Amino acid sequence: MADYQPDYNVYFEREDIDGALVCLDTYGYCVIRKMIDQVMVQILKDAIDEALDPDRDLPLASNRYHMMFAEAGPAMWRLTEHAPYMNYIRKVHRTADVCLHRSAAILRTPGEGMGGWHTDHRGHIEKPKIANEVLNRYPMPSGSWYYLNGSHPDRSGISVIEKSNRADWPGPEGFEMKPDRTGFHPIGEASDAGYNQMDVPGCIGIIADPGDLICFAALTYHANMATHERRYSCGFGFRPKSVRIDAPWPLPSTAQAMIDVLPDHLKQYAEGYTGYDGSWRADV
Ligand SMILES: O=C(O)CCC(=O)C(=O)O
Repeated sequence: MADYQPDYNVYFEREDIDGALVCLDTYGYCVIRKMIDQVMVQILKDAIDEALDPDRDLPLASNRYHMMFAEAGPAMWRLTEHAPYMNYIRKVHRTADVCLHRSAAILRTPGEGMGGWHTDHRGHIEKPKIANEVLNRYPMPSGSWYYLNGSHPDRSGISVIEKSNRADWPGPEGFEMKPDRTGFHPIGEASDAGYNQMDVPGCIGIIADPGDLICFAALTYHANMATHERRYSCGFGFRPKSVRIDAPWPLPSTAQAMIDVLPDHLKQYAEGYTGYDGSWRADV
């Protein structure tokens, strides 16, 4: 048994979404087994290669992100026609009336070290300054990700801190939270970068297979583990349409281009989609 493993169950079949959601709520994360098959895994990996490294020139020990991956082609949209996956989406949001919120793909190459511990959501932000703060203000699971190589502390993938999803989580023992709670550092060792080691109380290095869906809650602290292979991941986030977002940026042309070619039966998921403008900054 590898280190950093829980002594409780976090693995659920895709027929037991209710059980998975109890785990997500209790521990801040869960793994839903075999959500997609290996054909779909390969389709998504190929789409990530095409979107992020078409010339195969991504150097070792580096990464590329696509922050609007649903706009990059039809691959992710196939998930909206995948009944077990959409059943999870409907259950986690407690409604079938959902729209695309945001999407991303990340490609990493061998030699990259572990990322810094962070949370994507910090409660409601009254005056967001960047696009991530606009889109991550809502308490929806920020992570519903396919780690398409699987996830394992010895290879690559994602780690989380159990129970860090709780609003009253004090932070790991021996560490001090940053004032804005974006991360933490060992007591007395303040630094701008997030702490990036596994030796944090409560650290779980998630073990999952390709095709499993790894979910973590809005507040859950997480960090990518050191990468020892070409590593593919992608996530497709929805939100209830009742959560209306008046984006402070105009709908980007890439978002409009995606909407224009969506088949009619999928256009419902674009109602309320804001796109993502990474260059947007609030006026100060
Ligand atoms: O697994 C990764 O590459 C990083 C994921 C992450 O940190 C995030 O989604 O905020």
